[in-house]
Amino acid sequence: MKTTLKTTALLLVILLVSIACTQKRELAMPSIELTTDFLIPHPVKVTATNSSFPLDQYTAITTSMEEGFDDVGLFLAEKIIATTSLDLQVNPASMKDIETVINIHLKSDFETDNLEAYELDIRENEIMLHAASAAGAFRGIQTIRQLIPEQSNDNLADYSIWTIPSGEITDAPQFKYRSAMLDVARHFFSVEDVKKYIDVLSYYKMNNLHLHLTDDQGWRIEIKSWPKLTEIGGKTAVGGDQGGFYTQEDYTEIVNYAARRHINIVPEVDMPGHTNAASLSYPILDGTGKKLKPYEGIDVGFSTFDCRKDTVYAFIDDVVREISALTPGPYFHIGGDESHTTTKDDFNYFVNRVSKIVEKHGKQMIGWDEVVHADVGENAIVQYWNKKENAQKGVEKGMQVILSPGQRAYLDMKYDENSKHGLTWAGYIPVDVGYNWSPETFAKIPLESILGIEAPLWSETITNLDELSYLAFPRVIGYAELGWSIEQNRNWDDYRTRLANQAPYLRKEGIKYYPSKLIDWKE
Ligand code: TNX
Repeated sequence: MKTTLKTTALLLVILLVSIACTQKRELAMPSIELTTDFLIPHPVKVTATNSSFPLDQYTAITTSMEEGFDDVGLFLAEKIIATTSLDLQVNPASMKDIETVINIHLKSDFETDNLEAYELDIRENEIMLHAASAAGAFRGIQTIRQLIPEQSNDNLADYSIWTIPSGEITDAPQFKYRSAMLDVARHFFSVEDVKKYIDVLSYYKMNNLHLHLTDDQGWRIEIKSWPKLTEIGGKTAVGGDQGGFYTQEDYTEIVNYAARRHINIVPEVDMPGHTNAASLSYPILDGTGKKLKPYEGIDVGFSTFDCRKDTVYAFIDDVVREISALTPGPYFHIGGDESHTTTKDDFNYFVNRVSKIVEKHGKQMIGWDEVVHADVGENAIVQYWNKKENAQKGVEKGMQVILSPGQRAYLDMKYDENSKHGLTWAGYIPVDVGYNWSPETFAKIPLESILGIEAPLWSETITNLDELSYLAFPRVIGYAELGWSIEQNRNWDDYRTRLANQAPYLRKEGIKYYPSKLIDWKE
């Protein structure tokens, strides 16, 4: 009797399993059209093939063995489990029970030499992601993430399936440098806040985050050879708010977190102006001769280092050395803006000497556009924020240019007169004004001299992640597109719809974006 029961139960199980399998095998994939509706930045080329790929519990991720690819696969799996609860295997030991695959592979014969290039071929049983490097693969999986629908289609089977529209995508960024800047000096932002910002920036394929680490109001990075910088200079912030600083371990944590997302950290130590916090910590650095006190206001241009003192350069050598040793990326930003109390001669002498220090420590120097007046070489990069003529002068000297024009790309400008946070010196920047311009032609810089674009977020008026999000989102998403997509693929009306579709993602991430009335935000 017992045996009969067991046999019946076994037969029943076999029957159920085979029904499930047949059902799975015969499942006709619904045809859905691959469009760009959910994609930001807009890819170079998208072709629909009008079927779909079923992302479900029978899907696995496989990757090639070149460095970094495996981790891109793991990262995708982490994101898929977070949005769908599907626990996909990455490079499984056995393909038993696996029916569909997301393949992530290196391709060496792209027509372009752009290392962030990738191609996606989405079919009914396979997604092929070919990339020129692990960074390209990482950009490609962001596209896959954006194509995963918010809800599964449970009508198809008795388990959850997320249907991804089939088709082909060919893509590569127009500019090599696509970045945001965060001022952690006027107000300090925690490691966790910075990580959150990095997460969302990487979803939109940005590849650099510039940290403005020092200013009159605060010094935010531990320098072991000059400990008072953070002991004294790290204490203050705008408005008497709480200061703070990153230990070298904290900074490394940020660098590593960003690196996993193929984002490079650009450290900035702003000098010779914007240095009140440094001089307050070590008065020997000061070049104003005035009585030093902590500064918690928002004026600029009153502080300067003593540009003719060797101790100042010994100090800078230590600072650049320590930070460079913690920074794997190629750049070091020396600031150089608004040094209104430094004489012209002193300023140029200073920038020349500091540029050699940066070079000595193996980094490429970036400076705000004022630095072009010094004797800087073609290896240096000019960041245009204020004067077109400075950017153009940089080009004449053979420098590459990062575009951050205040009137278009400043995330700290108010949206309009009702904005809760922000400044107005460069004008209001509503979402359309921030998007609707062409980095390609804006400053009459030849395309080959444009390294890329960066959107700075100065923090005089913001103190926490929600306030940061209010100013940065949604505008920073537009700058991600301006840096990646070619001009023919950019159009405000089309972008508006694609931006509206980002609302569910932003809400899920807990990002309190500014709900601009120019956008019909998706529920
Ligand atoms: C100008 S942009 C500055 C910053 C301020 C910002 C406020 C630049 C290189 N310097 O010191 O924070 O304006 O928008």
